[in-house]
Amino acid sequence: MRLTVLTASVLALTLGVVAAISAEQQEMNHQHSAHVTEQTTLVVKSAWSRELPPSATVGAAFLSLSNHTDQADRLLSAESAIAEVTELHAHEHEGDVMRMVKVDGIDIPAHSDLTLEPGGYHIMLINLHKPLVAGQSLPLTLHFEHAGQVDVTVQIKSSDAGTSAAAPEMDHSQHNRH
Ligand SMILES: [Cu+2]
Repeated sequence: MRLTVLTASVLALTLGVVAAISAEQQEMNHQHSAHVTEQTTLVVKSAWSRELPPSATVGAAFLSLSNHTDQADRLLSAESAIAEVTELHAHEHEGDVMRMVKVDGIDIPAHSDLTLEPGGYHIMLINLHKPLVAGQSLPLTLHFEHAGQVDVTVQIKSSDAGTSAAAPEMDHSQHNRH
């Protein structure tokens, strides 16, 4: 009997949560349809950053973009409460040297995927207000030409979690000269 009551209350709780989520989604969908004419959307996934020593002042965020819409979109800018300045960066080869360059935007063609990853496009977090600690997360707001504002949570991974594809320490040292 006690078990039944417990089950019933758990079920009620679950249903309450589901109802809250679907109401929120409806609200979001409604807002979305107000300025996006396509039925499908641009999806941001797997946002991550790498842990850094507490003394580091510059970090980078990476993520995957999937444009399911019929029109090309463009990432115009980003901002985060954790950093004073947030820039969109690319890497370019200069002879044997790879260096970072600031870009005005990152294009995502219609019906295509684009991954921001070490050694490629990334979002530079400059003058960090807090250290990047593995296991924690940081907020990031993206601004797209068509999809508008998208808020994401960036998971901070440990540096030994297979995230060291490029040589970020070398890259980031260039920022310290500013
Ligand atoms: Cu950079």
